[in-house]
Amino acid sequence: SDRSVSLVKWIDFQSLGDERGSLVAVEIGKEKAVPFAIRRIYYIYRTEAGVSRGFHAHKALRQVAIPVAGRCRMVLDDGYSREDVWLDNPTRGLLIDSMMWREMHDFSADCVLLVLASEHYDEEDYIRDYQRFLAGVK
Ligand code: T46
Repeated sequence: SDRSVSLVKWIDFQSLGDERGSLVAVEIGKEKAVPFAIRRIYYIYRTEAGVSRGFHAHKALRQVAIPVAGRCRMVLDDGYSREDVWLDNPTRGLLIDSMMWREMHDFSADCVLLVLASEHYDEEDYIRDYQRFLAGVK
C-alpha cells in the first residue's frame, strides 16, 4: 500500500438546503456515497467536558462518522502514521476503515456524532490494546 496517501477519507454529502434551512440525505450503494451496507447506527452525544473516547481499532468494522451537530477532533492511526482532523461539517462524513486506531477528543458540548456502521455490535471485533494493534498491522 502507498503509505504517503492520507488516512483521512471524506465522504461529501449533498446539502439540500434552501431558505428554510439544511437537509442532508445519506444514500447507500451509489457512487461517492457510503461504501457499505449499513447494519447499525449509533450516536455519541452529551459527552462530558474533557472526555476522550475510542482508543481502539476494529478488525473488520468499517464506519462513517458524521458530526450532525457541534464538533470533535478525531485521531486516526494506521500503525505507520497518525493524522488529526476536526469533524465539524454536517455535510461531510469521515470514513474509518478497519484496522485503524481511532481516538476522539475535544467534543463540543453540543456535539452529536452520528456513526454508520457496516456490522452489528461485536466486542470480539475490537482491538483495545495499542501494542496488539501494531502487531496486527505490521
Ligand atoms: C468506534 C467509536 C467511533 C454497544 O453495546 N453497542 C454499540 O453499538 C456500541 C457502539 C457500543 N456499545 C456499548 C459498548 C460499551 O459498553 O456501549 C458502551 C460504549 O462503547 P465504547 O466504549 O466502545 O464507545 P467509544 O466511544 O469508545 O467507541 C465507539 C464505538 O464503540 C466504536 O466502534 O469506532 O465509537
